Amino acid sequence: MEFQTICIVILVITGFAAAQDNFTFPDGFLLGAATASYQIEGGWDADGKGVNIWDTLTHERSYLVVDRSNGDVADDSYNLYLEDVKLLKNMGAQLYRFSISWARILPEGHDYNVNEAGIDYYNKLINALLDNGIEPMVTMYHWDLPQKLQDLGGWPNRELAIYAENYARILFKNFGDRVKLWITFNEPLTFMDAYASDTGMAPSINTPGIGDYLTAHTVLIAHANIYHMYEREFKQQQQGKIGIALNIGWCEPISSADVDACDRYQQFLLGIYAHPIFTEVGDYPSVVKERVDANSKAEGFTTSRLPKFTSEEVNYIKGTYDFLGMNYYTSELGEDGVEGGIPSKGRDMGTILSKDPNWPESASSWLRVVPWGFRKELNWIANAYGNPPIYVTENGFSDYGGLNDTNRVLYYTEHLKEMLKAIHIDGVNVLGYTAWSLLDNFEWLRGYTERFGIHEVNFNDPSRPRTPKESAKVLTEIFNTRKIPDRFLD
Ligand code: GBH
Repeated sequence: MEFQTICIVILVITGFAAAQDNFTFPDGFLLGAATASYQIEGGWDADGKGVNIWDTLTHERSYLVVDRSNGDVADDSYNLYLEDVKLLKNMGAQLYRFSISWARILPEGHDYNVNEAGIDYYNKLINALLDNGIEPMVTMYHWDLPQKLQDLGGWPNRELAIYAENYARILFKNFGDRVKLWITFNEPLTFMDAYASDTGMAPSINTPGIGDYLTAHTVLIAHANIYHMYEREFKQQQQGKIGIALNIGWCEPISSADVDACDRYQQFLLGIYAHPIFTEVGDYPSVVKERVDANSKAEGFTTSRLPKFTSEEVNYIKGTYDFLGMNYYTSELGEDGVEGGIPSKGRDMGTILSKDPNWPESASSWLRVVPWGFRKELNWIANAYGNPPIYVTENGFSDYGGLNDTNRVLYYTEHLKEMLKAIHIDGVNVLGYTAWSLLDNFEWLRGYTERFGIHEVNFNDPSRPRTPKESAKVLTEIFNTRKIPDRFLD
């Protein structure tokens, strides 16, 4: 061979090897799957559990759920949790993200009455995970508020920041010796909207542009209360880490005139939570304060619909994190423009969102497949917040069911590739990833019609058998080889 040819061959081989390294998970990177209590547990009134807002919504306003179903039994994980652990073990998962049902621990929401059967249940689950070498990552709140706290007004009532702290203390006391990764809240952006419409999620209350901001305010104080209480009372001994799981997509401006509109999307939907916690200045983003204040005034409100933090509160909330949990599913096209009711968060934001018709569909109207948006959004977060440690706490795809879930396989391989580029090429600090979801489950207002599981669950069979889909098999291969298989690299 000529010298030049040899050089080219060497370049191609080393280039290919480097490209392959880029599709390998870093040492110590944790891979696994995620679920949430109301979506899988069932046992809605078992062994002293109290009623929560999803029990109430599905029982009393079942017309809000597309198939009028509920989580009374769901995947029956309250009884079948050992099956779930076995599925994780079989996959080679290192991390399991699950949530704790507040009303199963504190039936009335308050800490004067602790339900020991609830404590036992999560102890058994946590111990089974650890016995199988799987690290628990525990979400304290994934939307199932005790009904008794909703009766006091729910999240718009600022006292809930104290009640949430008292609930968290019970969790640290009982589980903190073994649980080292804690998430205070899952997707406050989503459950603030539960106070912005009476056709939305539980509690489904129609106070748009007001109750949603009050919810954000309480949640931020609650998060900081929990973080500081852990530091004071538990951290030295337990050495755990605390974060919050925020959902966000990428916003692609339709034209250069829409760049600001997409920046507002980031600030209104992510920054409203991330700016107070993850920046050095703290507080709500200035664009959020300015626009809500101005709209409130124009609408005739004497007081802004956006509550204000005192400077003490700003400092108290700032820096209350060990990591950022990111839930990424999809992206949007963004355009400058005002839509939505008066008042509303959407109108305050002033960004019109749409989907590119070329983006592949899923079973969920809101979810189009945009893997490159994942890498862009990871970079946006790293740039805005000083490259914090990130766990991708949710990422997944919906279909109508079936074991041969080719589109879900592609969704996972393409998104994992984009995440690995963000890690290896862009230097984003991602430490772990949990796929949504370990199981087909109760998909909130979509009932059992949209399936996100990597394991199929037969909801017609009382024993709720679980079967690995093709996606579970491919993820098993990825979890074990710790790289994207060559056949998915182009
Ligand atoms: C996550 O939310 C949740 O954390 C998880 O519990 C859920 O199962 C999973 O996603 C899949 O949905 O019905 O058109 O009004 C993702 C963010 C916010 C997406 C609310 C759906 C409602 C859209 N979700 N949104 S619509």
